[in-house]
Amino acid sequence: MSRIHKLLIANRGEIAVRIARSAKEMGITTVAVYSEADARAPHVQVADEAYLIGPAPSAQSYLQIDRILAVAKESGADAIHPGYGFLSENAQFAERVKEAGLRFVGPSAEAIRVMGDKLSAKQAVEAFGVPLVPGTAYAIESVEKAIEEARRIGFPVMVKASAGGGGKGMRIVHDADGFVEAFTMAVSEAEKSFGNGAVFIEKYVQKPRHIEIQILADQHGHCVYLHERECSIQRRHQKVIEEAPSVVLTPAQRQAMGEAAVKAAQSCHYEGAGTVEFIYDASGEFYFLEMNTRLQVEHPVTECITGLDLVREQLRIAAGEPLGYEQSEIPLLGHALELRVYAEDVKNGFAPDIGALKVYRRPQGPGIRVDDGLEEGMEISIYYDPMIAKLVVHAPNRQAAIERMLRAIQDYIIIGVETTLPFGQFVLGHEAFISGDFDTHFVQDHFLPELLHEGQEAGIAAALAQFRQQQVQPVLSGSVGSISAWRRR
Ligand code: MV4
Repeated sequence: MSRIHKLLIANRGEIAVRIARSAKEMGITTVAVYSEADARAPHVQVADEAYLIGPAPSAQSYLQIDRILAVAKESGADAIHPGYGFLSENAQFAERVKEAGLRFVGPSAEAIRVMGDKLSAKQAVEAFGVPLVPGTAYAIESVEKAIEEARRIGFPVMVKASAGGGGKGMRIVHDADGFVEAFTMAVSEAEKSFGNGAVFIEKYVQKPRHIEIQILADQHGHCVYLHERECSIQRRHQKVIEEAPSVVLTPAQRQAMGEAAVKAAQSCHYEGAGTVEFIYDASGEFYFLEMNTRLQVEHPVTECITGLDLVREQLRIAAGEPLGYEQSEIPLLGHALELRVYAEDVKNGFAPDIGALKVYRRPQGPGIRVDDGLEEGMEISIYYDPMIAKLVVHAPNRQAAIERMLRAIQDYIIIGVETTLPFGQFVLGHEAFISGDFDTHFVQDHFLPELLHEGQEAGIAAALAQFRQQQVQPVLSGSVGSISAWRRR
């Protein structure tokens, strides 16, 4: 066990600010790196020291391993936190950090490598008894073999690239007729995009929910799950709203999924904070999809319901400290929602909108948290992700959380760029969302730009009116032990 004294944060924006805050609370000095586009960015201002690492394009700055390691050396940092995106799931980076004699705040390069490839991930977790979607856990070599397997599994099936991710390299095949073409295309696409033509097939799960489990694992073989996040509300593989807990899981299912996630972590000797993704089908079965070996964008909803600071836990684990708590001691308190606020023009097909934040006022009050990395007057850059902020609310139960989020959206004033705030308001006021009866096709099934209300005030009023008209109480998921009274209040 050895203390971290100085932490280099190899990221930008809200997550770099988020990491710096926890480090500061722990008495750790922080080092920011920044591109020419970010010289005055909040993540530079909150850090104790900051170093320019290159021009705006991330390939020339935030992805430059050598420059980041040079800054670590020059500044005397003894650990690097990669945040999410950029180098966070780059096994080579994790390796280089260790070779330089620094702590990597995350799992081993080997764990990143195993989980970074869908087939090796499936093989690893299968051996530990984690449920997989019916299909093949090996690369299919020939079309003939593929058809044979597809017939065995039963159509519709999905052809997936082992190296794919975020929805890339996937194809649905409904019958044997379309199979040869789809399979051949999938292989050649995978070769072109990922330099790896390995594909496998799985039964296509028709109306799945995306539910993921947050885990924490220390260096001493102890691993716990911090319950689930429901991430089914997404658009083109981009999550829009996340919540914890999920409305559908019973306490028994939560435990089963949590224990499966812990096994997945153990299968690759995981260390740090990680997320195991499952698909949950209409009959209540769940299957492993993949493991994300980083801190995720949506981690705040888990922080709300457990009271844990995930970045602090990551830094404690990286310093070799034991977790210090048992599974039964992890709370599940109330309900949390996160809305990702993007600079996008919803009416124009969610096109990225750039420009200056002319007016920027955050909502405030009990149970409201805004994680952002911009200030009023700053430009939304074309170079990076168009996410402006994560608006997070926490309340005793789901209904109160929805009402709180609608109020927070109303109080959030962003002028200068179009944002997804009105879209969030649409989702929160929709009966399918309120009742909990939704899946990953929610946006496709229910959203049309014409359904957005003109003007924020009118929209909120309409959403609240619709909310209050709901006859059925929203489903409340099971709760844990003695805090259930608080949840039901
Ligand atoms: C699936 C699936 C249905 N059946 N696999 C999409 C991204 C990648 N992580 C896996 N994905 C899916 N895999 C089988 N066998 C449906 C999806 C899927 C999806 C998964 C999670 C969240 C959103 C999604 C949106 C469309 C499709």
